[in-house]
Amino acid sequence: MIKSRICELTGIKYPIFQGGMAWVSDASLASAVSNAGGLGIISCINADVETVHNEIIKCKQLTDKPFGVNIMLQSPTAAAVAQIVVDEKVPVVTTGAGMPTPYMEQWLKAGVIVIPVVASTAIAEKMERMGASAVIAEGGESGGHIGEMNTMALVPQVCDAVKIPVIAAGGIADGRGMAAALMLGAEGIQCGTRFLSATECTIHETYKNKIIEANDTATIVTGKSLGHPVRSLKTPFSRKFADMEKDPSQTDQAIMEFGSGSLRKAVKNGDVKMGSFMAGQSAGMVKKIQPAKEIIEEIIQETETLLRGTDKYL
Ligand code: TUI
Repeated sequence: MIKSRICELTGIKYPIFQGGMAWVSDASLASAVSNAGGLGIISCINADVETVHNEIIKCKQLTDKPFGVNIMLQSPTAAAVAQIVVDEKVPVVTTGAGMPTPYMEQWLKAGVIVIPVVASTAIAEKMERMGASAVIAEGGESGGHIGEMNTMALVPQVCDAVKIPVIAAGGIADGRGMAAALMLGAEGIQCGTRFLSATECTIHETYKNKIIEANDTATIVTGKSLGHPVRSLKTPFSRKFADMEKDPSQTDQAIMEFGSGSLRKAVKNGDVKMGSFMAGQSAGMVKKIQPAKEIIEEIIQETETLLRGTDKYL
């Protein structure tokens, strides 16, 4: 049985978090992950604040286990969701794409467990000083908005930099990734891409199929020139976006307008031309649609087998 400080801290059975994916992570997916013993996480990026609030209420009806809400700090709804989390007594908050400084005091006062996503040791140290209970060290293998460092180098350095537990994210989709993350010093993992194929994940069928068909080189990073790199599947949309970034006659504003609403088009409509199918480099390891419980149990089983077999190297 794999146990760590993350289980004690959050009250979950297995130290596996489901990433808070914009437009994707709703009550259906989060409750399925939480019911299976992991930590399901609802994303704050959705149509509007009311939708997020409703997803939180729905999640409470679908599970009596702990769950979390992810707050993307650049979202215009971040402040409103920060308050809803307190009002609804959501047990865990994860944050992404910035510093949660303005909300820390209100969350800590309310007893919310705060676990920020960090992409460097400096930010991890700051988060520890601010009262974070753990950090998620996310490498650039991840889908969506990413930092500069990769998981293999980032995780051990963050583990050395802080005393609070570290959860590894980025490129982890099976027991091999989880066992490796534990060896790097992490006490848990967060998976996003693997859960895109969960039965309970409500994204468009086309999105799921594209993940299942993806191989190791199926993703591309765009948005570097705009200061916010994003990893997604190679599609007509993402290739055009990359071309526009290289074209000196294009303004940043024109590029941003081209990208606006593209994630929603992928998630809701399965729009293969104009959709942004955010996914991590682990997409090539995702082979089938299966219930969240099966995904979690498979990862745990594989990890245990691998950890038991480590003497073969000694
Ligand atoms: O936030 C993410 N991944 C995301 S957010 C997102 S929403 C979106 N929608 C449309 C277009 C673009 C984005 C999709 N994917 N991951 C967590 C994460 N946080 N990755 C990197 C960081 C991060 C970076 C810098 C955390 C803290 C940080 O602080 C440094 C600073 O200077 O603010």
